[in-house]
Amino acid sequence: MTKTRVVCAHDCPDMCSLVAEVEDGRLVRLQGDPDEAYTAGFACAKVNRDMETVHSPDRLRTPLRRVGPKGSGEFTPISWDAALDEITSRWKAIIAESGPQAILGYAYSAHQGHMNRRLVGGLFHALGTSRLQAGTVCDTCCETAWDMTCGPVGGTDPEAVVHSDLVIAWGCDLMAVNVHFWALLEKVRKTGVKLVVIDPRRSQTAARADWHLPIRVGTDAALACGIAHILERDGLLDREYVAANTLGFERWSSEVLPQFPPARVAEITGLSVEAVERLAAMYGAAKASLIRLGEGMTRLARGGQALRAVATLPALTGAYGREGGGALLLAAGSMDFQFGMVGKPSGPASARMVNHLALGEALEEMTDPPLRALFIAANNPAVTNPDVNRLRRALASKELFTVVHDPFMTDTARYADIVLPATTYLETEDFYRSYGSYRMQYAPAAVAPQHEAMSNFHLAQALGQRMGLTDPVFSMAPKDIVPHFFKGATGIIAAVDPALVFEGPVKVAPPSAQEFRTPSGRLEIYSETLARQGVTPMPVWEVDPVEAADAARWPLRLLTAPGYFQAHTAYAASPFLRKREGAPCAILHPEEAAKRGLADGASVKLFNGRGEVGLVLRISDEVQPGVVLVPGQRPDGEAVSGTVNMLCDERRTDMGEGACYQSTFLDVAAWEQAA
Ligand SMILES: Nc1nc2c(c(=O)[nH]1)N[C@H]1C(S)=C(S)[C@@H](COP(=O)(O)OP(=O)(O)OC[C@H]3O[C@@H](n4cnc5c(=O)[nH]c(N)nc54)[C@H](O)[C@@H]3O)O[C@H]1N2
Ligand SMILES: Nc1nc2c(c(=O)[nH]1)N[C@H]1C(S)=C(S)[C@@H](COP(=O)(O)OP(=O)(O)OC[C@H]3O[C@@H](n4cnc5c(=O)[nH]c(N)nc54)[C@H](O)[C@@H]3O)O[C@H]1N2
Ligand code: SF4
Ligand SMILES: [Mo]
Repeated sequence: MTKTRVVCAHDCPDMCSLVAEVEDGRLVRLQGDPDEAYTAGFACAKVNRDMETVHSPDRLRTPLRRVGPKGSGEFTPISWDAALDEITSRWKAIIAESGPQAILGYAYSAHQGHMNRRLVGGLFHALGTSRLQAGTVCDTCCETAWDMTCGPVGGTDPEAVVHSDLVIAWGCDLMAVNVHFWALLEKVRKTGVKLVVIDPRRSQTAARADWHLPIRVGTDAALACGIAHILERDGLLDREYVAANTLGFERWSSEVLPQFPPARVAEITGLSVEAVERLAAMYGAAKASLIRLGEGMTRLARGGQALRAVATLPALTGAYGREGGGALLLAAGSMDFQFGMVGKPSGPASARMVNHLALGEALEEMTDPPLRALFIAANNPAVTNPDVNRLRRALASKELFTVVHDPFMTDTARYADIVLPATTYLETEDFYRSYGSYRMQYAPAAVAPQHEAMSNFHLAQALGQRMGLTDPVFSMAPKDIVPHFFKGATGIIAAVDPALVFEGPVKVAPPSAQEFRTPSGRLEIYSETLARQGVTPMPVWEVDPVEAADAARWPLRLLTAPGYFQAHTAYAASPFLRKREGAPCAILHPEEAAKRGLADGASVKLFNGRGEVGLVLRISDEVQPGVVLVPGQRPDGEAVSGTVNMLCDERRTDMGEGACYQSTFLDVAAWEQAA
């Protein structure tokens, strides 16, 4: 039996250090590395089962060529040489006829290692193809809103929570997505520190909080403006901090905050006036309050305003200036690694951009040249993108040459012309830096590639070489690339000796007072950058007219949240985890179920103008009336019928052009009526 120290590469803010135990070439056990303080010796319930994914009987074994209609999943095995020859000869012909921008590389975050994640993008960057505006399905809205407020810089170190005197999980289900922060927080709470959760549903985190405020979906900006209103009214502002570190407070205070007295805030948010007052008083009294910002509140039309409003609060009390105080959305911004060698090895300075969430639109509508070839890796957009009906229609086009690289035959891979078997992260080596904490580590592979699987990194190298690319990164060993990430790096990683990351996890820490990297060097309540883009420059809550029109037409709003035992479709291969998560479901408040005569456990259809999906109904007061909660995004085959994103459209958020899953309005009825 061998033990190898590795790193979890799943898309998760914790980035655990793990110990993999291997016997006769098989992974038998994965555990949290006891020698890394934040991981603290435990992996989450999902990754404890990653052996099932690595050694799943459903793994793709060889490259495949399509023999049936697109979407049918009928393929025949071919050799790697034949697959790579076919791909590169098709690409070369398309480039000769239509130019490189007729090709799109579409790779995302299922492997968080910086070589496996970035080199696929680097390949297409060097080829000068159309480029992916990646992450609009996920975090570009919240990230842009944060950047417009605080600048491209990380937030509070989660490990500094030991110095916090109040913690607010704002639209973040810590027990699902941030279990190691949760574990640390549990210890801190034993010392009397209170946890407040602001979330439309009683998540597992909310159920264990000292106080849960079940806010109405999409109204966080109003609550934050209301808190600011009360802090000012009651003399709870840290005026010195505000004067020295923020821009635009006076204007906000005279033009925006007067619109948010407690009574109006209560009306908008569905909370009581007492709750709004009490929250503001608590927040005003705390010195080192920490807000853990979730992405959930930003996955709707005015999501950027919500995040900006909430991220402004710690400046008002001066919490940003104190150890343990402030806010944490993401940490990555403060670790200035130089990833350009991998992500942008060569290629034109600019190229046509394709919004990640709007792949269907791009495939159907882009001209001059139209997209003729698509390469998808580490992403399952036929389930996880909004408006997947449109996307699938576009993927079914005979004109489009599609390659999908994945360990499994996903709903997306079914539409490919060529499917390539990918390794899982445990079969790869890579360099990791966390996006939710301040840590980094290099990890070797725990087991050899299964069957004929190839890693993202090696596939990108093989394709790059066949396409005639000569950038060094297409022939270098991963270990030799790592030191380049540190070359010219500034800030908190400048002092790190790259050799250390090969020995184990390395921890760095941001300065204890929040840095602001905005144009003004201050927290920008007023953002000139947004004003120039025609976006409301000060945080505010406003009615969104499109949402209002849809809400008048449909009685329910979609609430979406991460699954506890599934993350998107990344763990769909584990029978144990599928069972723990349960059948794909929709959750309705008892009143809404009663109105429709629906019983717990019944099959129901969720429908609106865009589509219809069949799920199992669960009735629970964990959600408020007026919403339907659909946890996770699950493959069609697991559900009664279809997948939730058939109901969502490709609309973009106010900032960062992100996905508006929660700006979806719909109704629920008995499934029989569908027939
Ligand atoms: N177990 C698990 N872990 C995961 C994932 C997963 O799917 N499952 N996904 C991974 C990925 S890719 C990402 S990007 C991160 C995602 O992490 P985040 O998106 O940050 O997830 P949460 O923070 O839990 O945010 C969702 C929470 O926001 C709440 N919410 C929804 N709308 C609103 C609103 O309008 N206001 C407020 N206040 N709250 C709202 C939801 O009820 C839910 O509890 O997690 C990663 N980790
Ligand atoms: N309704 C709704 N939709 C959402 C969200 C929501 O909150 N609500 N959340 C959104 C968010 S935050 C995100 S990040 C997206 C996630 O959407 P996706 O990126 O599509 O996430 P997954 O479904 O996990 O798909 C990852 C795929 O990568 C494969 N894979 C795993 N490891 C590797 C590898 O090393 N190499 C290769 N080539 N493939 C690999 C897996 O088998 C899987 O098929 O979904 C978004 N969709
Ligand atoms: S908590 Fe996150 S980083 Fe840690 S093992 Fe689980 S998925 Fe991986
Ligand atoms: Mo995400």
